[in-house]
Amino acid sequence: MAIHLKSQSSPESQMFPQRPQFSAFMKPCRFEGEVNNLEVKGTIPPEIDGTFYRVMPDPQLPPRIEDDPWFNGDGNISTFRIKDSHCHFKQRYVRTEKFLKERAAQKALFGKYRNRFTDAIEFQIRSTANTNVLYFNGRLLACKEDSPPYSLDPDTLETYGIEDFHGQLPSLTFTAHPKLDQATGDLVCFGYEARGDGTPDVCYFVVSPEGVVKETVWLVSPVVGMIHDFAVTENWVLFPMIPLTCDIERLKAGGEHWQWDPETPFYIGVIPRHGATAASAKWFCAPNAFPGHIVNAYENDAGGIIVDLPLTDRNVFFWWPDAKGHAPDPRTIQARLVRYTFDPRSDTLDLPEPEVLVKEDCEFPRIDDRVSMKKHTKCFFDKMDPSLGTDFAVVMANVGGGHPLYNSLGILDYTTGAVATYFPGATHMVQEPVFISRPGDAPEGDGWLMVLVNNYATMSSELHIVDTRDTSKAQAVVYLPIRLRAGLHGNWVDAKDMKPPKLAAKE
Ligand code: V55
Ligand code: FE
Repeated sequence: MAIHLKSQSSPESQMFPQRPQFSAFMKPCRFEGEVNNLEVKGTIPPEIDGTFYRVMPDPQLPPRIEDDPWFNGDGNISTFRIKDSHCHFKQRYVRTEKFLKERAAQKALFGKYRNRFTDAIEFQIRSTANTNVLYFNGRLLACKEDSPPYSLDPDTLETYGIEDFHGQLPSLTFTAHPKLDQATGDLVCFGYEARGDGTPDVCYFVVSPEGVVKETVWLVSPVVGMIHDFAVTENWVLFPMIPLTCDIERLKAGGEHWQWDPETPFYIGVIPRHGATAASAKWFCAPNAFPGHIVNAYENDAGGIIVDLPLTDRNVFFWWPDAKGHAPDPRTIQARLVRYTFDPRSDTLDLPEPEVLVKEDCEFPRIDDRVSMKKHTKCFFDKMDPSLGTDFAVVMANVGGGHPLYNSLGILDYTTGAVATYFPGATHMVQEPVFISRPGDAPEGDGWLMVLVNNYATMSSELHIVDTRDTSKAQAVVYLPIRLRAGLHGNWVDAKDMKPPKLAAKE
């Protein structure tokens, strides 16, 4: 299989390829710096004091691969510091090994997504650090699921280097979706392909609040599939696997890391949270489907597991087709929010049919993190509802491509089943929201949603702040003078929760 190098431009070109994922709103942003006192319409609630961190894949240089996917860009971290109703913006790339070596060479050296056999030089760590940024033990962790995290200064965004947890990181890889246990402060983690590219090994481990690895369990998965997000309850850990599979021989031949496999079921691996061994793993199965991001999971009174997630009946990552080269038309890809309820002690490994919670196309679910791993009664998410009045002519002319589109936020209230909608405007699409709880002992879900919004009329970005008690309008709209392309994940960190590292961390 030939490596697909640039066709429209030479490998030395200083132009990005003329492809949707590098065009219009998706043209790489590449800005580093700060803009203080952004323009604000309305009033940012004065009670809000903290920082919103988010990351986007944002290639600093034209890629070696003409059709390089959105997911392979360099991690560029945006921060919005909110205090006294003012908003200050800062953005800086993670100084990954890839970023530094390519900056020095003034050209791309990195090959295909998760295929080291296509690189121009050898890299020790292939992380792009482009998928999630979270605050842990006084540091920011910039994560990509194929590598260890990078550690950054939460204030200056200076990159300290690879975070290996005092040399104890047991796995070669680290998920972009670790879960913080609110009661203990433990960071519950895993890596897959944990012994290297194409290995079926999954490594479950727990990092203490001081950054020390407490517990490690090695498992073997039934196929080498993508385990992007996972779920944790009080007593169980769940590994939902996307039926995209990896084959090391394909990698060696210069092929794609992932291939969609319509014959592979949707597996959920389950282990006890404490005291598990490789032998305690059970791989539950459902018919082939694409599991999206986890809302949350918890246990019911009967000891059953409840897990909520968006589920799609086809390959959401359409840029990685099946063995025959088939992929769905992106316009036909729609997730529904579903709930699986099952007994983890059951000997029957077939999962029951899930209950449908939301029929509209939705993704990027979030909860009030204070109820993480316990029963949640609210869920916040991105959704696409074409009836809300989006001006699709303006949006589609300027969107570029290679990423999904959501025109509104939803809030599902599980007690009534009702979904409240926030619609940011006719020429706007939303990125992933974060929830900020009202200060004090506010009830679950009482506070604000903060969401980065793409405005395709102005071709610039906006931050919308919406009170969860009234989603009919934004409390405040913050205007950026620049365009931030589609990102993945981010988190809100309250100023009161920012503390120096507990054990001397890497400087
Ligand atoms: C995802 C994103 C990634 C990735 C694997 O959203 C999965 C899912 C931005 O990179 O490498
Ligand atoms: Fe994700």
